[in-house]
Amino acid sequence: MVTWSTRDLLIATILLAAIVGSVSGLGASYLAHPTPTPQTRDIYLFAQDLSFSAPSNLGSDYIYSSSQITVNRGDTVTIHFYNPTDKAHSFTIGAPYTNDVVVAAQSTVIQNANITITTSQAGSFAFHCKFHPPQMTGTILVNG
Ligand SMILES: [Cu+2]
Repeated sequence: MVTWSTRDLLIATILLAAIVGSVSGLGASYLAHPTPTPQTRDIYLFAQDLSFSAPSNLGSDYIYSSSQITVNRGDTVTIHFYNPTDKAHSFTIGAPYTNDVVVAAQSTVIQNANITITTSQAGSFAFHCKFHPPQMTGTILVNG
């Protein structure tokens, strides 16, 4: 049989108060956390040549300059995609931000394209170059 002394009850009460207090405190700070004001963001993304001859099981030696782009839901994000390499690359992403934009290889000038998306849905969304799987990939992380 468990018997509770006054001291045990006092400790249990204090612990319970601390737990309830911290949970309600978390709730209050969560509620007080302001929703970020939607921003217009310019992101610069480059195709990069790693300048080695990729082994056949790797497919290529190209990557994106950023593997993660972090934004907030509601932002208008323009990705300025530049290709200073000698191969074409794409910025390809599925729903809900569907895009499939190819930027040609560098000729006399560096080719580029702008991709603008409005981030209406929070989550993690992978993008990739359709010419250079599997390692030419990245993620747009939409907080919200
Ligand atoms: Cu590529």
